[in-house]
Amino acid sequence: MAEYQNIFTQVQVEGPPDMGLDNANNLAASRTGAGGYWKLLGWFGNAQIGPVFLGHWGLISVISFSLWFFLVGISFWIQVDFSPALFFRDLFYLSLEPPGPEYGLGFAPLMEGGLWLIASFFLLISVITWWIRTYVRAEELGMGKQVCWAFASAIWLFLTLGLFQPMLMGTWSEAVPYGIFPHLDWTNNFSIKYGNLYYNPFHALSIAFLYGAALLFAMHGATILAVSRFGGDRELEQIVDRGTAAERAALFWRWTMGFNATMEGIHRWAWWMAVMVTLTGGIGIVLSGPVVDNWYVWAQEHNFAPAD
Ligand code: 07D
Repeated sequence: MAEYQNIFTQVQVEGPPDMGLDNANNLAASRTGAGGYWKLLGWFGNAQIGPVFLGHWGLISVISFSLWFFLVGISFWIQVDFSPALFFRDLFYLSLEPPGPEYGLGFAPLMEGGLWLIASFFLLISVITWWIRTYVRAEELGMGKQVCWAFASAIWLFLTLGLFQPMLMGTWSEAVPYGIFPHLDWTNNFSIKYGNLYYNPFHALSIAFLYGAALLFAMHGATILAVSRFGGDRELEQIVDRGTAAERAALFWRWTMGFNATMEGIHRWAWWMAVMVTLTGGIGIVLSGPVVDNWYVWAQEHNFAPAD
């Protein structure tokens, strides 16, 4: 008997590309491209690619992101004196750094951090307008705003790193540089500067949520795949009309670990688990410096690091 399989046997049906909704908001006018099909994409997700809804928020976001990218790139080229060989050799080491501490929160000469400030301004505009885009798209499609608020949580961490913590410390020099290895070095230095981030309880919480989110998603993905032969991949249908797939999935977890999520609840667990990663992380960052200058000493004072 032919049985439904879900690995590599998906039939890719091709009709005219689905253009989505057309309504009073004139959505069609802001869509770019006619849409097409790509078999490779179909192996991983939906085979259709495009059209994309650009709209004015999308346009502002793409332009400002490009300006940020261009400014970072041009500073790299200036640093290697426009030598392609040096550019590619040093690409992973090149960096656009924020101004030094002597400039505080003031402006700085272009090649001493000024460019970083201008580039950061455009990155900020780009991230904020992309968030507005997620909100407006959801609104016009009649959706809930779960994606926007989850993205807002990530933006919160991004803002604590590049804006809030530096402002609270009174200097842009605290902020993250734009470079591949340099931003990793910055991460390491930030940890050392504030007495080892492992002892920052919010960093610990953030890690627990990060690992938790990964584990939960793996468990959920695996469970749904495991019951897809009973229609379990039609998840939403199984929420309102619980079938044998939902029953088996629930029983599996109740029998192995004693309790189980519901078909709807698992998505709420996942949302919170992921959102808490960056929510707690951002708290950990704004506290580092403005409130606690050495997490190891702080941990000793609170009796969870050994006293010297
Ligand atoms: C960074 C913010 C949202 C991003 C947005 C995107 C663009 C531009 C550009 C594509 C990810 C906007 C930007 C669109 C993109 C292009 C071209 C989200 C971000 C909106 N840590 N650590 C965390 C672990 C250590 C340190 C989080 C583990 C050391 C610092 C996480 C370990 C040191 C910071 C985590 C470990 C250290 C963190 C990040 C182990 C030195 C943070 C969560 C096993 C290396 C951040 C409170 C996240 C944070 C953070 C994990 C070790 C330093 C849970 C597993 C001890 C300075 N660490 N870490 O989702 O929140 O990031 O800290 O050792 O700032 Mg850590």
